[in-house]
Amino acid sequence: MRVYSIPFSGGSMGKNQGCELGPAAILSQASEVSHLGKPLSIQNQTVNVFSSDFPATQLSILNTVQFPSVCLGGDHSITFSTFKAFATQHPEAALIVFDAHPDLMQEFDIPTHENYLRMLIADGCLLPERLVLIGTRAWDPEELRFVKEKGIKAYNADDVLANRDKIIHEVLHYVQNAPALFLSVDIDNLDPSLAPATGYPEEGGLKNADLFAFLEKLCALENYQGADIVEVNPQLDSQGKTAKLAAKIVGELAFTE
Ligand SMILES: [Mn+2]
Repeated sequence: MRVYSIPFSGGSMGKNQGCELGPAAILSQASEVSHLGKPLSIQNQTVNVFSSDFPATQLSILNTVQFPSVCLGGDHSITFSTFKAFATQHPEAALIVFDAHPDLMQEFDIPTHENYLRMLIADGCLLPERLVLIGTRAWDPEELRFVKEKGIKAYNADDVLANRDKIIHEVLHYVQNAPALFLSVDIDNLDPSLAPATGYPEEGGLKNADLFAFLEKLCALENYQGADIVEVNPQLDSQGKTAKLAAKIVGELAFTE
């Protein structure tokens, strides 16, 4: 399976410094992981990044990443480029984001891990009706207003904890006819008791079993063609617990050759 390491934390505005070490930490755990009962076989390529130069990093990601593949971040701003690369290869693609945060703040000049989704929509490569947020629980009023205005589907962590299987069914129905599907997993969608090593932990998150129940169904869809996993910070991961869990998620996101 093709895996791209994207060791970039420049979009976290200094707030998740250390997550550029995420790809190496996740890959170091990958030998323990299996996919559909087989050991995971990984062809890893590291994408050139430039720590304070977002446009150069964006161009590098766009020119390097091919699908189907899984990208390892890095902060969530990399999804501006990984999904843009995906949507260039698969127009009108759907995007499902597992994240405590909606990442829909006002646009700035550059995509950051707080606004990259808003910028993807402004850029025209993500249609609001092709976006689904899962596990959200830390809303800014501006983000709530924007989601309502654009009719974006969002399932808060509370809803998922109460009605998981019904929501999985709804989401599958909603995305299965899109031309292609990309999954973006911010590790902070999970409860901090399970995945503590991240820049913006939020209480009340999904349990491992909830996330894996979604991934098992979504990754079996024929249009599933790409994914990323972001915001794992090895500097906060004293026992490597979060990287190990992230590696297990990569095993779930893996593609069969
Ligand atoms: Mn987040």
